[in-house]
Amino acid sequence: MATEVNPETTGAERQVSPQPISGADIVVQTLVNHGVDTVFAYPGGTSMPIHQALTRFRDKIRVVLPRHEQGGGFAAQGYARSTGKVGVCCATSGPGATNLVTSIADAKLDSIPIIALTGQVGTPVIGTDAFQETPIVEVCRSVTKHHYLVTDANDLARIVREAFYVATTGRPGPVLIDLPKNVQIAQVVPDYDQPMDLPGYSGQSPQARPEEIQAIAEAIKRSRRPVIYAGGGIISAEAAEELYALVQKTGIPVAMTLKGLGGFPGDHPLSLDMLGMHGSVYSNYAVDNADLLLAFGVRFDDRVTGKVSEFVKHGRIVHVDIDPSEINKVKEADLPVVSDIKYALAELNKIVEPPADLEEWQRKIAVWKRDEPFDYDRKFDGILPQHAIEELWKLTRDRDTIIATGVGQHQMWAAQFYKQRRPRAFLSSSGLGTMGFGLPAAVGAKLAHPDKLVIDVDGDGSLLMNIQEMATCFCEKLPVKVMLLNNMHLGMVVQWEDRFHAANRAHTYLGPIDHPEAIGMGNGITPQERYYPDFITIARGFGWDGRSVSAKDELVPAIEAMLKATGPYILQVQIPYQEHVLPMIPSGMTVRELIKE
Ligand SMILES: Cc1ncc(C[n+]2csc(CCOP(=O)(O)OP(=O)(O)O)c2C)c(N)n1
Ligand SMILES: [Mg+2]
Repeated sequence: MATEVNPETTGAERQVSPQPISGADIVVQTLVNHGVDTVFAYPGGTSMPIHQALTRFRDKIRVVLPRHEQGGGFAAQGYARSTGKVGVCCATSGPGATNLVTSIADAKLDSIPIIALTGQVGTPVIGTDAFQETPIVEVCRSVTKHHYLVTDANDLARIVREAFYVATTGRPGPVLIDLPKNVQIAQVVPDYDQPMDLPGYSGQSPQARPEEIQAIAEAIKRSRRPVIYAGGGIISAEAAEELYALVQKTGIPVAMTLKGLGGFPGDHPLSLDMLGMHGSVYSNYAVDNADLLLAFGVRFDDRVTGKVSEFVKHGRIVHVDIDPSEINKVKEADLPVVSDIKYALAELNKIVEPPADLEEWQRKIAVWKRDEPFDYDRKFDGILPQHAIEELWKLTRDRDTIIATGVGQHQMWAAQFYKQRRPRAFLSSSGLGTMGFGLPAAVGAKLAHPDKLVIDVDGDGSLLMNIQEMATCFCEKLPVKVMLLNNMHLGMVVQWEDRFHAANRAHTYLGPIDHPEAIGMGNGITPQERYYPDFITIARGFGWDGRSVSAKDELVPAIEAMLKATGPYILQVQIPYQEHVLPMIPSGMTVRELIKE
């Protein structure tokens, strides 16, 4: 007799066994029941039972072996960010688990639904400093949305089910499940339909009340200089269509956060592109002059607001967010609304009317956009990073392309010059700003989207932090591309040294210390001098193909060659390090301190 199942709570096709099976098999079966098709997992002593169980589900789950657990965590994020589904990663106890911590913290700050499974030492020895024991739940307590240390195999099916529910409902986020080895080995009869037990957590998406929708519509109708400030919430909530419809109906311009890029088409005339510290001049002017800020799925990050008291000083603020703890956290809203943004926008679109006269405002913005676009020295004799990204965009904009990035200047230029048209196509560690994110995130995205072009636009410092994932790309047959903007420096820190520390170089040069550049006394590195390390040779060692380019007229053919390559491919673009990301509003300052050159 098969155990009764409730198809509503499980969804996928399922196997039910009245026989006892191992805890590890229950975990994997529950993953299958939730439609998991990929797990990024690096094995070790305490997670071996999970890996053994995974081999019994080869036809349902592909296991990808990253070359570092942090890479596995970021690959799970690349999978989750590009699909909206839960990304699953797995590591052994102790060092395996602590190697996952950064990717979990990263997922927490960017609200990405991942489930991290960790092996743990057996329950009888927990707390004894057993071999490879770390209290990973304690370590991760404040960087997860929820976490479990499972002590009874009978709880496994319920806990894994709860983990999916918690990770994906409300504001998404990472859930950690720590699995002692004896719990994985224990034989129990699975019950996949145990009711969830989540006291204090409903998971129901809050919905704006009709009078709140009405109040937003009235604020829009009355406004003369409205701006939409759209964040990652638009993407998490799959609300890009509703946002687009609102703009079509009202003509209100849209500024986006780094995480919100692609939530509204970047090449639309009403796109103000990114706002904030390295946002466009026009988005920051627009927000500063706004009489109404429509903050949708955002959290008023300091990289957006600068000096909070001056941000939208003269405008009213409507703040719609699914998470009540974001409301009035940083900036008080005149009209705070706790709601799923997709629902709120859909309701708003039913009744919204355009403001009486937006023409003057739109004209003003069009002039700002025309007069002060993102720009660079187009006459420069060599390749500037902005130029490289602009050409990449031109050559790939009509293809289904996913861009991942590292963290630093190259990330900001990618945000500025690659005009995203679609949600879930720009993968960037935003809140935590984690170097090393790009390549493994591209791995996860390529796995989820084998037919799409997946390109990691990376920096030399960032790429080196997870370069071992080149092996994952090669061995797992994932033809990811890397466009490496190599300036042989930690460019973003160099920029701050230049601006705020009299250009005193403090460990930001990435070559040998006997080079004058190490103490800031050089004139840059010419392509004739050896760029260090030799990324092309390293890539070849991993089975990749690649080339380097430094001459301006070779840039476009070199990008074309990268796009044509069938396997994993790195294009190293040798760029000067002296370039600064502009515009820039220095930390904690206002649009009045905006640096343009
Ligand atoms: C893990 C981590 N360590 C340190 C930093 C601080 N940091 C921010 S940007 C940056 C430089 C990044 O260098 P690179 O990847 O070469 O990019 P570039 O700025 O040169 O384009 C550093 C060190 C960080 N964000 N993440
Ligand atoms: Mg660099």
